[in-house]
Amino acid sequence: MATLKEALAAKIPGERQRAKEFIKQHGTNVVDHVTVDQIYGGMRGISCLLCDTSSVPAEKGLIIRGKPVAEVANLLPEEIFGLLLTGELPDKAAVADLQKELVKRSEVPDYVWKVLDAIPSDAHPMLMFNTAMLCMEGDSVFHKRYDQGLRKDDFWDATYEDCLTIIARAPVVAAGIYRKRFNKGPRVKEVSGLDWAANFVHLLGIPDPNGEFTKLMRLYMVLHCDHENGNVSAMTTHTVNSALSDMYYAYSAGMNGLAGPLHGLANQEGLNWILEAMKKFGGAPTHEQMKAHAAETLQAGKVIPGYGHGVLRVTDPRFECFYKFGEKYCPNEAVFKTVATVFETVPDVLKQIHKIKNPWPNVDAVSGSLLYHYGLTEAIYYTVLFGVSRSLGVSAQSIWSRALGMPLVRPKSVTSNWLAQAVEKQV
Ligand code: CMX
Repeated sequence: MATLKEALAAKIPGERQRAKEFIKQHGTNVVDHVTVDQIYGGMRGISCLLCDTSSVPAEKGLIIRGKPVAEVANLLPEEIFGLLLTGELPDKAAVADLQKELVKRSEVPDYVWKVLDAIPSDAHPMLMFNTAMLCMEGDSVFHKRYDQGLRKDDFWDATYEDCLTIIARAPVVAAGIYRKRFNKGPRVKEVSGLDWAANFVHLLGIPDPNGEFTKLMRLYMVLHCDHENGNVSAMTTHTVNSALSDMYYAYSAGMNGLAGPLHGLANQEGLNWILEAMKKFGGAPTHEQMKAHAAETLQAGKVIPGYGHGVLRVTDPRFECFYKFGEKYCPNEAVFKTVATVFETVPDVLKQIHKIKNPWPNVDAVSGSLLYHYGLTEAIYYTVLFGVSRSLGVSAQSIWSRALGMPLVRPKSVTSNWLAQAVEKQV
């Protein structure tokens, strides 16, 4: 049996060679161009980043190493991490070895809890999470080995070590924050023999008598793990890590981007928007009431959370996976029923507004309703769950960036005068 790290190490020389030869042969080939719209428009659609862990075609949604997400949604997050890293599903022994490794690294240093204690108790859980993850930077293997003269060929190895510790500790930190922030009592002690997501559920301390919440957590951790490199959290992690800031700096930076309402925080906003409608109409709204609620939101100049996407032009397959879960396990939950009503009405409302390129739901339109059903009702906490899951994808991406010796990210910016002159020259 090869461990995940051994399997990865075996793949790296071939991929390095392939990239080297490809650049040598095709380095000057043109694959895309840039328009003024794109420069003013968040660089939308410019193909200029490399990411092999996953891709997001506009008409299909998330594909992990060639596998549509719906095909792998029932696997363990640990298996998905292996897939992201090596392009192949790890065997049982490699998964067991990874799980053992994660347990070994999961102890969170005491000072982290002290730092959390010093943060105002009503602070946003994402601020707590990002601060806690960042403050463990002193444990970075990369940082230490770099100071001792680490060779570039070995950057990936030290990055791998940091990533595994981050993945191991993220759910422990996240659960500790949950218990503290929402006065749930002391932190729960770890028990042995649980997988990564089941352990997270255990540490949250939310009762799960029939194991359904654990099933949901595994699914949640798989669906949010990666979404190619162009999204704010992945690209930020990549950019920061490209300066050889270690993964504690890079992951925390990426998570700060995830904390924005147009990105990861949309899951918090999505549930709140639904609860607001239910409160306004005294229960699950009718289709007409939901249309009115949507129109009111738009008239107030706000976005409808959980709808639209920077890349996708169809219903997000991650939404569909969660939706199926809801239909199977909690079809009578009023909040889930309201998600269905939103799905049946809001796309038509959004289609009337021509500037909106994608009227369909993304993952954040539904996830909150399922968490709510199982007793995780604190919407303000939801982005932390997203962040724990995203540790898998940004880790796999960063390990490969270092393995391929990707340089410092440093695109060229231009002034508006330069742009005006460039356009004038073309007339
Ligand atoms: N409600 C209202 N207006 C919307 C909208 C929505 N759900 N989606 C897009 N629009 C608006 C945009 O705000 C933009 O308006 P302005 O030109 O006035 O600024 C216009 O439509 C064009 O936007 P777009 O090209 O269709 O979408 P973008 O690539 O600019 O933005 C996104 C994508 C996700 C930020 C946007 O759809 C949005 O704000 N959605 C709601 C928030 C959300 O669900 N975010 C989570 C995305 C998934 C994730 O990253 O986790």
